[in-house]
Amino acid sequence: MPSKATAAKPGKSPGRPPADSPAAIFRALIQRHLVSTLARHEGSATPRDWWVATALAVRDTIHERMIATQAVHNANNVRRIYYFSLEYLMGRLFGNNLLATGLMDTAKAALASLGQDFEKIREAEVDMGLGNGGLGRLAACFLDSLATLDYPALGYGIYYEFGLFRQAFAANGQQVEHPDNWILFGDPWEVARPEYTQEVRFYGRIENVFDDHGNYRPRWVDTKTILGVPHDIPTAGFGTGTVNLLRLWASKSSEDFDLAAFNRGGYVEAVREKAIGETVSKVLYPNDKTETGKELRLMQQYFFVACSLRDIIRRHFRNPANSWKNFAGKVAVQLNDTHPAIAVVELTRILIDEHGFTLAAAWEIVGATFAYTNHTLLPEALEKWSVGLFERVLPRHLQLIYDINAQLLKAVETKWPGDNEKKRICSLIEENGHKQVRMANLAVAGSHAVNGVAALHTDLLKKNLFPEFDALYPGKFQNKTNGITPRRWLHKANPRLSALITKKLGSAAWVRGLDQLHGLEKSAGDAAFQKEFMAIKRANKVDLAAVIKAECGVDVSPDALFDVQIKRLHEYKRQHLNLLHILALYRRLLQNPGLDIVPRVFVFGAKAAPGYDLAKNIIRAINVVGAHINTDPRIGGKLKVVFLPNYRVSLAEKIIPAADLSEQISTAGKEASGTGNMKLSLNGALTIGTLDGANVEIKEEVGDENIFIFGLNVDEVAALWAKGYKPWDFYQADEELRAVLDWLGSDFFTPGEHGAFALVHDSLLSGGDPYLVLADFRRYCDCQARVDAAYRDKAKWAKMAILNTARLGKFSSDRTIREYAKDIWSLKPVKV
Ligand code: 26Q
Repeated sequence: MPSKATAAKPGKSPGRPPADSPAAIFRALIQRHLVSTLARHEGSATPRDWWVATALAVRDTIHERMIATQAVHNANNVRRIYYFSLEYLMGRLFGNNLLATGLMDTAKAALASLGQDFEKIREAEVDMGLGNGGLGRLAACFLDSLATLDYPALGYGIYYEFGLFRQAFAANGQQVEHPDNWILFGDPWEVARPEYTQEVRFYGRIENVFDDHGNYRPRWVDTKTILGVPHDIPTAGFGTGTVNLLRLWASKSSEDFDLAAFNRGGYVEAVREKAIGETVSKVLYPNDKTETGKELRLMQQYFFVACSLRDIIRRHFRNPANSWKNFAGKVAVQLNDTHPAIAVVELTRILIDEHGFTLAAAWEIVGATFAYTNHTLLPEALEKWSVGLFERVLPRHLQLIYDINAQLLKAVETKWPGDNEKKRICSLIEENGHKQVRMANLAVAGSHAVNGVAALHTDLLKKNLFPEFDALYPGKFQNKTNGITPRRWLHKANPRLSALITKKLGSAAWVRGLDQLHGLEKSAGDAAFQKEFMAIKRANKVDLAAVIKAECGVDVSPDALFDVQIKRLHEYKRQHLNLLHILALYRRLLQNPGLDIVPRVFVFGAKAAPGYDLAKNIIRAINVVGAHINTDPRIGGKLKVVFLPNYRVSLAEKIIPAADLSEQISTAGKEASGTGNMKLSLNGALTIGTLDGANVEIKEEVGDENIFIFGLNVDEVAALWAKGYKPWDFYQADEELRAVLDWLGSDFFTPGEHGAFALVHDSLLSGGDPYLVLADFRRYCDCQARVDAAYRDKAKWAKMAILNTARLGKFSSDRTIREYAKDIWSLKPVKV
């Protein structure tokens, strides 16, 4: 324990806690880290210094638990799940770790006694934004549930030096991207583990060698080597001793790189070449659909997979009781989409080339080890790599892919003799024009289970994307509807509502058992409870209004309906449908200033991939139209439109508790699941949405009368395309739609600049409107009118909102993880 000598001067600290209280001990710990670790005098410490010192104080507890957890897991040689993901959107870890360890109140008291503002300190933490969107955040929620439910688990990924770009808006409303140098000043949560550094080889060529028995024993030679250095981030379970690890690999140049360069050019050249090794983990690709053919992306995928598998194998064989025989019995690997699917080939290669297995024997172990989660049906998002690129970067892996493919096509021949069409479809190699490796087919073939992420998505996966594989491997495909962690998305993000729920249910056990929220249902009609519930919503809206004022300079009223659309910017998510509705309301108000509508604040948050011009054009249009509406005195402040810059996890935590209405308006069949829909509904926002992804299941849970569903369903979408969709028909037939589209296409909002929004405008008309925005416009507006009417009835709205919270228990990621553990991983919890 730190000595009294490090304590602050008496008199300086208000309300100093009794000397042996937890708060006093924690306070001394903070002070010790400030001095010993940060070399900082209290008087000159910045909020960031206080944040680091407090984080290190919490970390002391977390490290003790982590060591204990790993000791128990190792001693019992437990089966573990290894989650392979190119993305982890962890956000901030401070509040989460304080709540997980039960140190939140202690830390608050300690910091208060040091005269520090807790909120200011927590804001000093930069989000760990090592992901694009839903898939990356799902990985983070899963880590939380795995630890909370005491499952032995390890997340593997890449230690990107630059996470997802920081977003700003130029004066003309256009998105501009800035690098996210999150690690610049260091990260108190991480521990580097250089002793577990791995080597990874790329490039080179294959020497065809035969052993004494005439067996083909190819040698992969003339390779370039880079190093992977693991950085561990502890992931602490809530209210339990389990602390698992997120192990992220940073790439470094290896010695042999330097040597060659030294011999050729000398010192400076050698150092310059060293940089190449470090590029591999430099930056997260900011696309949430395939970026075609980028060599560096393929290198990232192989780099982290190769490091992770070697690490798993090293740990497995550390225990003398283990062998290859029980490898798949101890190791379960989940592939988060196809991004890490090359792992299937890498393990095959290790088994054959380094341990003398036959392909058939290796493939048994591989199939028993891996499982694959699909997150998208969009054909343009299915990963394919050109055979030429593969051959250059990973020549031995390409050979093995052909060997695996021969086996696969044999199985197809057995199932459908003589059917070449089936072989063409199932093949790992696509052969039209230039040859490409199909990573999804590889992942399906190499896994014992393939899952979709919502019931509808899994149906479509089986029916539309993989019908042949579903027939070839009966039972392999299954559904695991996504979930979200209630710790971050309710308990931490919405402390007011969390406290009310705990008071009402008489215990905080719901935080680890979200189904208990059903207990709120009986109070949904209770006027006093409604009042408390809606007072909390209003307080959260007051808080968000302050954020909006600070970020956008716009005044918004907490009495208006907060209508929220927060997610990546994509045509299929249809932020432009929302915009057309805003334009329609604005126009109606201009034509009839006395029109009685519920005042609304439209809140957007979204990043567009830097190369996705149409998405960026939609952002600009919302910004420009918004600025116009926000400053038009004629509409009496009835409409406000704000686009909060730099949408990220920590910002989501501020928006979600304040939302009244949740926009989930994707074209039916396009959103695999969605998880923002769950977060918003859990926090008492009502959903306006299509029958897409998990919206379908949210509707089943909350009941038809507590959700606003509109638009074409999957079958109607298919029928419309089959019949031939002509956006012009809808344009001609709907006077208001025509007016708002013409308006958007004019230079009304950008005087002197013609065609500012031509990309959006034209995509909807001459571009054929690929996401059926015009087809759904009228029914969307009608549905929004039903929302308007419902909001006027305060008691009715409150009841609907409460029932959303009360009935969302299914969407806890605890439920999702238990299903994976039972149906896919055969994994049992281990108490520490
Ligand atoms: C692939 C190759 C090259 C570069 C980038 C990518 C790439 C990166 C990220 C492709 C896709 C992604 C992310 C996809 C994603 O977030 N999908 C979402 O996953 C959620 C969790 O299952 C679902 O809820 C969403 O519906 C789905 O869109």
